[in-house]
Amino acid sequence: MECVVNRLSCACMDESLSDDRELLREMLEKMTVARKFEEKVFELYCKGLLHGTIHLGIGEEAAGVGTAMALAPDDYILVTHRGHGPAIGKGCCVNAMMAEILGKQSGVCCGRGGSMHIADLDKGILDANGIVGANAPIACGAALTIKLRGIKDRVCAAFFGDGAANQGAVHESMNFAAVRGLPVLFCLVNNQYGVSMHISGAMKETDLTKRAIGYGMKSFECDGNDVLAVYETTKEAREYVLREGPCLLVEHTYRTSGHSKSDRNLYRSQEEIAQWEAVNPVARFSNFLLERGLFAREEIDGIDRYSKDAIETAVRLAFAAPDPSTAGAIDDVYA
Ligand SMILES: Cc1ncc(C[n+]2csc(CCOP(=O)(O)OP(=O)(O)O)c2C)c(N)n1
Ligand SMILES: [Mg+2]
Repeated sequence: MECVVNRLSCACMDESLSDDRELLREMLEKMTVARKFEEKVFELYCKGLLHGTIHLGIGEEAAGVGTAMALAPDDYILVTHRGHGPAIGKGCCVNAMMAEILGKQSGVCCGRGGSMHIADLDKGILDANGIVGANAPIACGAALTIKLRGIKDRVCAAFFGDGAANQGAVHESMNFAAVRGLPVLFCLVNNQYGVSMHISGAMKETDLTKRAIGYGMKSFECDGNDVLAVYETTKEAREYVLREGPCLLVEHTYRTSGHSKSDRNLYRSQEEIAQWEAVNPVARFSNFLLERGLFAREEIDGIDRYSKDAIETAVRLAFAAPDPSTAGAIDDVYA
């Protein structure tokens, strides 16, 4: 199978961003934190300490973090079942996320949502949603509200996968958003699989940017394993949304982790996984920073240590936190 990243021109590491060391540091830090967060979640799951299911986006950190960081603080995002990376990118506190996944009262949703329902309204994270494709219509609702309230400088980004791209709700949403000129950024994270189904088995036309044409929308495309390419393309797409209306942004990436908690990888080869591991976004960005002399080895190692400590602290705080009380079990239940 062709590696899509090789097909795209590597916008990797635009010179203009090289001066902004704080931005580069934040990108690497958030991607590293996202990676270590998910590795820890997997470890806790394997030890039987975490209940329910989990979907890890190991290998997809640049797509989630790069896009979330390119948005404005007041912008909204809606993430999928594989939403830890974008949530961290948008600034959600990892202590509250870890506590949420462990079902604790100190969780970002008081321990009631778990991995697939991390919402943090203060950070503009309206919801994480395990129903494939369900983000898109919710994003239209949020964007309609933005428009009706006359807010000119806010967009709502809906993350969804290549599998979700075939859902009716996504097509209806793209049509509705286009017709009504809503500020929606349709953010398609193409990791090339829906569970075990490769996109070539799920759709005849695998160039997902073409989905925009039928709805009169513009599309953007980037190497989703290159955090700077993701960041810059998202900025461009966001400006377009504010100026012209909704658009589609396709980010090509790959999850080297399994689909869900258990995955024997019988649908893909070890060679394929290794090929993508070689362009994994965290190591790739670290190497870039080193090779260009932008960061010293000690600084990169420091970010790694800081991220590891941050996750250890999150776990320690979460285990020390109280469980939600049964007395409050139906608080905040609206239906
Ligand atoms: C409406 C609906 N159908 C099926 C499922 C089961 N399911 C969970 S994840 C998934 C694959 C989604 O693939 P994609 O949209 O590419 O996202 P990815 O898992 O690759 O991040 C499926 C079919 C679901 N959760 N919701
Ligand atoms: Mg997918």
